[in-house]
Amino acid sequence: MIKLVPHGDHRGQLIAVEEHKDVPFDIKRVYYMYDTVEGVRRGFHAHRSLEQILICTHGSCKILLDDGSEKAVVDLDDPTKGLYIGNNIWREMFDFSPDAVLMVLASELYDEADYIRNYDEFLKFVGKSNG
Ligand code: T46
Repeated sequence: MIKLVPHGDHRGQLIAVEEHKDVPFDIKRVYYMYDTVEGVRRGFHAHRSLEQILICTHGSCKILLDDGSEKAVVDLDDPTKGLYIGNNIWREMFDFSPDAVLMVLASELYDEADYIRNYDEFLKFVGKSNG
């Protein structure tokens, strides 16, 4: 988790996120999810090389992280929480509140070839497959 520092004053809050300061990579792409339908689970993939920071700028959601051996669930329920996800981590996003806005800062441009969308292929990729 990366703790982002709010610059609050009598007008409200402002958070700045800077590459190579708050984020350990060049930020090449920003995307965000909103109006997520209740009960929806998204993700279900890993990346071969992409690194990302997830910030739920409004509302809340949960992220399942899986390295092929261990699983962990992280609550993103505060805009000061940045979740770093390296490559080779299977991720699923769920439990979105109706007002959730999940913003993602990414180290590379969009490239479908970087996705591993099959769980067995993921286990092979991270060397955790029994098959
Ligand atoms: C990730 C998690 C956290 C684009 O055209 N450009 C983009 O930059 C992205 C991210 C997506 N798309 C298109 C591809 C699909 O047609 O938008 C559609 C939805 O993408 P996807 O189904 O991959 O969304 P999620 O929520 O499953 O995963 C996304 C990211 O794709 C992924 O890299 O780590 O959020």
